[in-house]
Amino acid sequence: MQSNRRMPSWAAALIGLVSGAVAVGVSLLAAGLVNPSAFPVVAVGDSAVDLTPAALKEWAIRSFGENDKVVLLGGILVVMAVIAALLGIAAARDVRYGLAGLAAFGVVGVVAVLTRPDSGLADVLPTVVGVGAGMFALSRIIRRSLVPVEELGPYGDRGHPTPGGAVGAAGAAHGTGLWETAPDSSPESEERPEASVPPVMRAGNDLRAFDRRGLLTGVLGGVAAAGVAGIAGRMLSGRAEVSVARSGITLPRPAKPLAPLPAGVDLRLKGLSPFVTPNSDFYRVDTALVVPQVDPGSWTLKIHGMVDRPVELTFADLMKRTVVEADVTLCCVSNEVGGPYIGNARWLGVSLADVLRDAGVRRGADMLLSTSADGWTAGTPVDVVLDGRDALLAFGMNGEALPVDHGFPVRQVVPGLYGYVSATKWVTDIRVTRFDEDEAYWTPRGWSAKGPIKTESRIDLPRDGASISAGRTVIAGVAWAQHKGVDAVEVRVDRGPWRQARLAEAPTADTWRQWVLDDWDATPGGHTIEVRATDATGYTQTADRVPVAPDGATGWHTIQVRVG
Ligand SMILES: Nc1nc2c(c(=O)[nH]1)N[C@H]1C(S)=C(S)[C@@H](COP(=O)(O)O)O[C@H]1N2
Ligand SMILES: [Mo]
Repeated sequence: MQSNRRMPSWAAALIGLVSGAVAVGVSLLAAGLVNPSAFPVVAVGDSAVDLTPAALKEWAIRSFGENDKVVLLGGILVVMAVIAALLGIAAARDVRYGLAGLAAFGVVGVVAVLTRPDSGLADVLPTVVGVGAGMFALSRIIRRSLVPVEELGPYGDRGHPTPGGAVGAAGAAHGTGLWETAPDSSPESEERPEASVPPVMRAGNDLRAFDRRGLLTGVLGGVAAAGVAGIAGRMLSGRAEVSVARSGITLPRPAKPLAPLPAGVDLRLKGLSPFVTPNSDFYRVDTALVVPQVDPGSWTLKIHGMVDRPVELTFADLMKRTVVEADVTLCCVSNEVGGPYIGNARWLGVSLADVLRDAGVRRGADMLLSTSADGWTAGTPVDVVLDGRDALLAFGMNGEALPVDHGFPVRQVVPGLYGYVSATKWVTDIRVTRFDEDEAYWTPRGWSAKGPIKTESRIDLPRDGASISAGRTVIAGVAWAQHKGVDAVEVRVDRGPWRQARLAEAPTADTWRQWVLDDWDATPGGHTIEVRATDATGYTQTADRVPVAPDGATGWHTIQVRVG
């Protein structure tokens, strides 16, 4: 007879959960000490992101927007919790099943960690230490929750599990329910002399009975350990250090400071996107589950490949170069027509073209394969970067050091190209190569190798679906055609004639442009409003709707409003 059967399943599942929590907490602590991105849960999540079919990833971005990472991590944690509970149930039958299951978990974690780019052997430590701690907790709490039957009196070995996993006869006879007060005879598990356990019991074939008090103390101990380790781990994860380093940075002055933005760039309408997007409102798109924490003191950028003189720059080297300022509107290829993944900032950095000229780009090279600290890559056409536009290695954004979420300490910014082919955040490496020899992150996932930004426009005011009152109504929004420039914006209501909107100023062709039509006389009923822009090449936005993949959406932003 297998004694341990008497542990009810809920208790066994709880022990599994707590042991899993100990494993996660301790590995987080170890990752905090070794390397935050070696936290196995995140490594597994990152691998999941990379292995997810593009279609599913797009669906996730569409459905969850910028919360997609939270949803993914939450999903991973739920799956882990279910597995941990099942391992607990297995462990109650025989601890070795549970230990083997945890070990298998560890193997998955180690594989995920080691297959991350730039991982080292030391990065397996958090997984190994965490799984070890989880195993320890599991066997320990199981043992605490099962007392040898001879300590229970004459009925201790007669119990059988009751349906639904309630406490068996032995436990009931023992009288140590969790909520019972002062059972005089219950042995505290700490006081139980290990010596009283005959060796045969350690083999797992002894008669033991479920003890709620032992479960309670074991579970509380496990939860406390997991919590303390987890919190310490988070604090250690380098967030603090990098943000201190960031706030200690004094940005250099640009060689030729840009004039302050003229007042005419911003119509200052409530509900209309401001010309300069505040850093805190700037959209964020990347594959990083945990934002890379890159210390500017040890950051370097290597430029190599098809060059005459490979270059390696430190952050100090970069700050000593000629500093450039530029207003550039960044946009994501995944932005649906009318979508939010666009923002405009004043960037500070050095000319990427200058740095490339120092390295000496060889003939035949047509691609810059840039890599971030977390292994993501973008492929940017060399001719675009060298054509005189403000392609930057940027370290400043709207007057402050680059926010960590937006690529601290250094990112690329290339006017006119979607972010996925140009805007590498946390950039550490640029290989000069060829499109027919190399491929960037999103290319094998169904996105075009090259991604010039398509001319587009968006209605911000009124909001789609809004109920407004009749009478004179302002229609306003933004339009963009980076590096070409927006020449005209037209609006029409209920498929009537197109009317010219008034354009706000734009400092260069590299930014978006606000527009407004302020004399629409809204009559009661439902109305459809459409917008289209024409860029400086004379191209007017097509009405044809194409999806974001493979190279950016097209179509006119169309909204419906109700006039009451
Ligand atoms: N390291 C890294 N850089 C990245 C990405 C990424 O996934 N990883 N995504 C790119 C994409 S798709 C876009 S649209 C821009 C977004 O920049 P932002 O988050 O600062 O707005 O960053 C680009 N740079
Ligand atoms: Mo993007």
